[in-house]
Amino acid sequence: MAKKPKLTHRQKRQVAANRSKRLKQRDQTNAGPDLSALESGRVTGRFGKHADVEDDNQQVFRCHIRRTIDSVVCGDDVLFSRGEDTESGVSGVIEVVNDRRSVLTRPDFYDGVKPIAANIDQIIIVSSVLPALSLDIIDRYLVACEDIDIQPIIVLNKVELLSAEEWATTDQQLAIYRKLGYTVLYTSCKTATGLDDLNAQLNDKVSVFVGQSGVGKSSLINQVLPEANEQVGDISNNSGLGQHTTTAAKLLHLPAGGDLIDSPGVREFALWHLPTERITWGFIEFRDYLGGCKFRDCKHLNDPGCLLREAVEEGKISAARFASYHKILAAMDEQRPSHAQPHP
Ligand SMILES: Nc1nc2c(ncn2[C@@H]2O[C@H](COP(=O)(O)OP(=O)(O)OP(=O)(O)O)[C@@H](O)[C@H]2O)c(=O)[nH]1
Ligand SMILES: [Mg+2]
Ligand SMILES: [Zn+2]
Repeated sequence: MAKKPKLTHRQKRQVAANRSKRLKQRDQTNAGPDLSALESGRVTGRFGKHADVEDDNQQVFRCHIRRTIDSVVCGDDVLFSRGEDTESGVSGVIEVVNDRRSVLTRPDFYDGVKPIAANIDQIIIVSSVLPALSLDIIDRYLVACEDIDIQPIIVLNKVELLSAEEWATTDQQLAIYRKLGYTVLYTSCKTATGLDDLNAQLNDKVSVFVGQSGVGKSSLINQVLPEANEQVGDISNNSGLGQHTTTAAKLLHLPAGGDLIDSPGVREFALWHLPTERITWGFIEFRDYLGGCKFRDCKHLNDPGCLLREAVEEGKISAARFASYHKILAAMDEQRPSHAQPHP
């Protein structure tokens, strides 16, 4: 192979100049956006690759999301750059997501831990008697609320469907939560029962509505905010379950102050992303007893000297909640995908 001629001085100088030009360009791109040129806004909707951002004048811009950003959800405070309207209706780019003061997350089998809503003040856990009341899912949401220290409000919707007998049993089941200090509301979108009470709880707060599909989250939002015009879907006759009508979270403003976030219903609310100790802590009535069991690594099952079990036997802790706790722990290992390592 013929030896290649060495570069002349002039050629070397040109290569060096090219290189320094390229480095300079790279530094400029790495420097990130010029923050002073950005506007602040709030995320009011999230759709696939885009998000709706509302500026300080309540004008909404559909934005792309800068690739370096981890996640963008309803309620996020962001900095965005305005662009020209494009054919697809996208007219801006979210450049920065400001630190969140709170965030509700849920683990997804495929995507890992996903945020649902940010900068929230309270979580409205909606349940109903159609689909059937699931105390399990309420307990799971309560653990999630306690984990992030955000106030939950439990709402039982569609109460007009309850017979007097069913009413008595349900009221007893939910009395446990009232006794623990949680606010429990009974509502009906058909008879307007409890809507004033719900309204009163929403004033001046950022509230996210969560719960199974079909319990009536969007219907309740339409009741307290008729302009919301959220889509509502029937319960399937076959399965008795909701049909996942709301597919993307949306943030809406209350005229008197406060915001509502409607969120897509879930089938299950898993907690496998939390360490066992957080689950235990999430059952607030357990806290007084924690650390007092005979064995430090007490599993609070059949271990001798377990204070929690004793408290259940003495009627100080509800047997239903204790069973629910163990059900959550048992399900954690089953529901955690093999690619997600258990928490230390
Ligand atoms: N009987 C009765 N039906 C209700 C009540 N509230 C809502 N529904 C009905 O319940 C069904 C589901 O309501 P949605 O508001 O779509 O439920 P959702 O929780 O938003 O469901 P997803 O968006 O799928 O998560 C609809 O057929 C509503 O009309 C109520 O108080 N009583
Ligand atoms: Mg809905
Ligand atoms: Zn114990």
